[in-house]
Amino acid sequence: MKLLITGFEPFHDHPLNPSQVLVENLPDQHGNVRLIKGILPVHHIQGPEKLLTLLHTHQPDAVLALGLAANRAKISLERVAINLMDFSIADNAGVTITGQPIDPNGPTAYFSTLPLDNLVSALKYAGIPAEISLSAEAYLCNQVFYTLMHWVSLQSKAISAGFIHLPALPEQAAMTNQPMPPMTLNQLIKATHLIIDTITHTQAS
Ligand code: PCA
Repeated sequence: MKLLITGFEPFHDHPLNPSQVLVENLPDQHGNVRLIKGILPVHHIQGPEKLLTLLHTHQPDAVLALGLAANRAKISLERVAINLMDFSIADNAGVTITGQPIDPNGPTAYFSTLPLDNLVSALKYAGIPAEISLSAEAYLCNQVFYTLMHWVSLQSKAISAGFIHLPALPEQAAMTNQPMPPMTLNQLIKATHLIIDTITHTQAS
């Protein structure tokens, strides 16, 4: 089985992005799952373009797209991607966008095809704080999530795919006066292995 896992580069006032650090610290193989890794630009054109290139090139059987949500204390398994770009924090191209659809011809929303309930249970059982989230916001993570699920909807086979927001790393939390409940890299790595195991077991059953 081939699983594409993506993180994002740093953006805004975050000098590092835990999703990038995590992806770069994962092995290339987990059991019989081959991990294809990619880091996406926080750029409203290049981010989705790079994701689509990775999808077309590797034709993965499952996809995990990851990003930072610095104000969240738990691993957030996103349930829904919406057809909206609406952000006042500039992307890394310096662009802000208000009230634009991602795809003027696309549906209003797509649901994640990850086994969300099983994932939350597995993570909680392992002592890792996790929750299902009903909003991936309307910035780059949501845009990449929507682009991913649009691609999934066009495939002939069923693909487990979705977006997961991660808390900040302790190194980031230490450098700010803002409330930023962190999670360590070791916990994030442990969580990712559990997530991959749960996806493969759910697909097999
Ligand atoms: N988080 C941002 C974009 C990149 C990232 O890691 C978001 O939540 O949209």
